[in-house]
Amino acid sequence: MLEELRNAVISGADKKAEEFVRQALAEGKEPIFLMNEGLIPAMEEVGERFNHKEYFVPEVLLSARAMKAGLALLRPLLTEQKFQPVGLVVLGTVQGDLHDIGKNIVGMVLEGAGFQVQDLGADVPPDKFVNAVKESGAQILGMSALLTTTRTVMATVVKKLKEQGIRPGVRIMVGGAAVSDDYARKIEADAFAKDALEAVAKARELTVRR
Ligand code: B12
Repeated sequence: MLEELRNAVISGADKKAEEFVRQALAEGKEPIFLMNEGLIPAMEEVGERFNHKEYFVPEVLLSARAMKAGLALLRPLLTEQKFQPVGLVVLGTVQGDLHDIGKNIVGMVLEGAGFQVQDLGADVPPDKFVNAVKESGAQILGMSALLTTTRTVMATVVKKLKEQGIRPGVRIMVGGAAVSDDYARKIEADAFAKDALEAVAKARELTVRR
């Protein structure tokens, strides 16, 4: 079953991916298990193939579509809010960057862990992040960047938050393939997380430390 789900994503078969997720849920499989053991490893394999030039952008787009079809079924199950929100997170992928799969997963898992998430989408200009934080009073700002050419936008956002005096009131968490612990420190963000589960742990820590 998992193997079939992974293959559906890897081969970009969105209808099949949807069908396998539906079937697995009906058999009682946990949504988080299907995401962590099925969809994410499949997308990692797609990334490997892209790196080795076995896949090109069109194949990756098909896989991304299949991944999204599966995630769409898991989203309502992963984000059920049972309690008062733990905190508000403003989340988005930075300007110039259209990669949103990882950011969407982080959003879903944060929601599942009790956070309220305001998702600004992808290709988000610095001022939009700054205004959203200002207007919502969010405790955490989460930014995603997958391209080394776009991660610098994160530094711009930090700078603007400082200039406007908002920086002390918000904790900044960054992630995505172009970012690291070192980079987070360099731009004076408060935390880096390598995946969605670590993002939840760091978000909890940052909310407590405020
Ligand atoms: C899918 C994909 C695409 C898709 C995106 C579809 C979509 N809607 O997202 C498409 C085909 C559109 C695409 C386009 C491009 N891509 Co692309 N793409 C990828 C690929 C293969 C997988 C990314 C992915 O979804 N991974 C799966 C998810 C689950 O993982 P993730 O994103 O890393 O997210 C996890 C963590 O990073 C973390 N995380 C993510 N965000 C956040 C945020 C916060 C706050 C936190 C705490 C954590 C966190 O948690 C997530 C869940 O575990 C990567 C390869 C790779 N190794 O990453 C290349 C890659 C990112 N792309 C790359 C490139 C070059 C491009 C293009 C420029 C290609 C081109 N020539 O057109 C364009 C740029 C378009 C643009 N302006 O953004 C390069 C970037 C190189 C670099 N260092 O800059 C990569 C690394 C491939 C490579 N090795 O060359 N791409």
